[in-house]
Amino acid sequence: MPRTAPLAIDEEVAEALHEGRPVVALESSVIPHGLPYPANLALAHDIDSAVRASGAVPARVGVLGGRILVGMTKEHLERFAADPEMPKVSTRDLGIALAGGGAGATTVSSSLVAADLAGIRVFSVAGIGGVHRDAPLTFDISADLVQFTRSRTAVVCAGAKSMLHPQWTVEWLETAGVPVIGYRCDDFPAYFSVSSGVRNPHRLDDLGQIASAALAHWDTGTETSVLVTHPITAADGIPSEDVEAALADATALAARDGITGPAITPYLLKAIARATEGRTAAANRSVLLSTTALAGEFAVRLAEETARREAAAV
Ligand code: PSU
Ligand code: MN
Repeated sequence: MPRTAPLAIDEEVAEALHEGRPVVALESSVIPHGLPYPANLALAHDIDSAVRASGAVPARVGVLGGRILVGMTKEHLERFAADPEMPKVSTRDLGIALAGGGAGATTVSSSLVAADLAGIRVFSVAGIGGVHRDAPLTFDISADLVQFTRSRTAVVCAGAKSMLHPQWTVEWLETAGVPVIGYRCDDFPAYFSVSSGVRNPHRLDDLGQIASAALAHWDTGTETSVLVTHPITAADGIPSEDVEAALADATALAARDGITGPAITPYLLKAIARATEGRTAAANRSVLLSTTALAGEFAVRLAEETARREAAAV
C-alpha cells in the first residue's frame, strides 16, 4: 500500500477544496522566526483576514504531533507564535520532524509539499528563498527553488528576499523551467523594495490571463510551479540603497558570529530590521498583507478559470 504523509486538513479548508473554492496555502517560518510575540500573532491573523477579504480560505502549513497541519486554528497559531525556538523545517527536515512528533515551522519548500498533497494550487509568501549572494563559495541555494521544480502550484510573491541575489535567482528559475510572471510590473521585485533591478521574464496585467497561462503551463505535463510577482506599494517600499547599507553591516556581523545555513535568513532579516529602526518592520507588514491579498484574488480567478474549463470539457 502506498503511504502518504499524514495531513491534518482544517475543516474549513477541506470543505473549500471539496467544493472547488479558492484556497491559499501559506508557510509558517515567518511566525516564530519573523517577529517577536505577540506582534507575530496579530500579523498572522491580519494575513488570514487579507486572504479572506479577497474571497479565499487561508491554509497555513506547519508540523505538529506527527502530522502536517494544512490550515491552523487560533490555538495552533498561538502555539507557533509563542515559540521562537521552534525548529525551521525545510523539505530535507520534513520526515524527521514528522517522525519526531514535535512541532516545526515550515519554510516555503516544505509548505509547498503539503499544498501539493492537499491539492492546493495557490501559495503565497512575501519573499521566496533563492540563490544567496555567497552561493559561489557556500553553495547556499534555498530548497525553495528546488521545490518549485516539483510542485504544480502558483506562487504569488513580491520577489525574493532582499538579501539574496536576484539575477542568479531568476537565472536559476529559467534553467529549471519555472515561469516568472510580473503582474502589472516589469521588474522582479525585491521584497522590501519595489525593484531588484532585474526584469521579470514575462509580464501580464490581468489575473485571468495569468490563471490561463498557469493552467496551460501545467497542461504541458510539467511538474514546475508558476511564480507570480507583484511588488510592495511604492509608498511603503524602502529604497534598495538603504536596504543594501543595512545588509552590508548585517552580513559582516553574521560572518563574525559564524552564522550559516538555515539560520542565515532569519538572522539577516532581524539585523536589517534593527538597523533600519523598524522601517523594514512596517514594509514587512505592508508587503505581507498586499501579497497575500493578491494571492487570494488570484486563487479566485484560478478557481473560476478551472471551473470554466471543466464546464467546457463536458
Ligand atoms: N521568514 C523568516 N525566517 C525564515 C523564513 C522566512 O523570518 O526562515 C523562511 C521562508 O520560509 C523561506 C526560507 O522559505 O526562509 C528560506 O530560507 P533558506 O534560504 O534557508 O532556504
Ligand atoms: Mn540555505
